[in-house]
Amino acid sequence: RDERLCDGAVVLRGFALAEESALLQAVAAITAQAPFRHQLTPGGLRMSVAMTNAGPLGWTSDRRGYRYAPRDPDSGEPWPPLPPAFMRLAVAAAAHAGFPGFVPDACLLNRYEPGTRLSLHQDRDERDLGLPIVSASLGIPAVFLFGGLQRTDPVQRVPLAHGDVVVWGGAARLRFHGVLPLKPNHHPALGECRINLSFRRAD
Ligand code: MD5
Ligand code: FE
Repeated sequence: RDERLCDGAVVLRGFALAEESALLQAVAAITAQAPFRHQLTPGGLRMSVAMTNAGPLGWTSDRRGYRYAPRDPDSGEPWPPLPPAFMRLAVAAAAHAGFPGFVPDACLLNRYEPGTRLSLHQDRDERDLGLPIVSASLGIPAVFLFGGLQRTDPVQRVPLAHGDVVVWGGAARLRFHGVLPLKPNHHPALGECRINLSFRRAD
């Protein structure tokens, strides 16, 4: 079931399905408290991906830049806690991929609708870039773009479906990556929507 993309990156097909109902229930509870919202980039553009967070820290973006913050800027309240099913999934996937002891302190939830894309970027706002990011895909499928260490390097296209988990660590951690615009589709549990959970150690 493990598909190695490169040194440090492994796709675990269907790994999240064991916790499917608990994960979906937890997403509903988190988004009731901290709804999905479209943030602004530092350049003032509205992101097409809608985001929210769970855990002690949450990733935010506005005209002042990108940062991890302990409170939801929309409500002034702390982000909802990491649900036990989120923690179990992230810890188990990381350990399976060779990162025992990984404990996330942030989960970024990304919501994509048909037409939504995520431009090529690197994730480098976390304190220790030696720690992995665990990502879980739910809902309609997407094509993930997995590039190299330079923006102009060639990209692999990796299809990701409901329940797939990817662990991005080691040499993969700083690769450029993105998501192609989603095609119109329907998922029985989530409707016309993909939700990606990315588990991070921010601090
Ligand atoms: C997504 N989200 O599908 C992805 C999943 C983000 C983001 O990219 O920043 O919100 S996380 C994919 C990821 C993380 C870290 C490194 C690499 C991929 N990589 O080396 O390709 O919504
Ligand atoms: Fe990213």
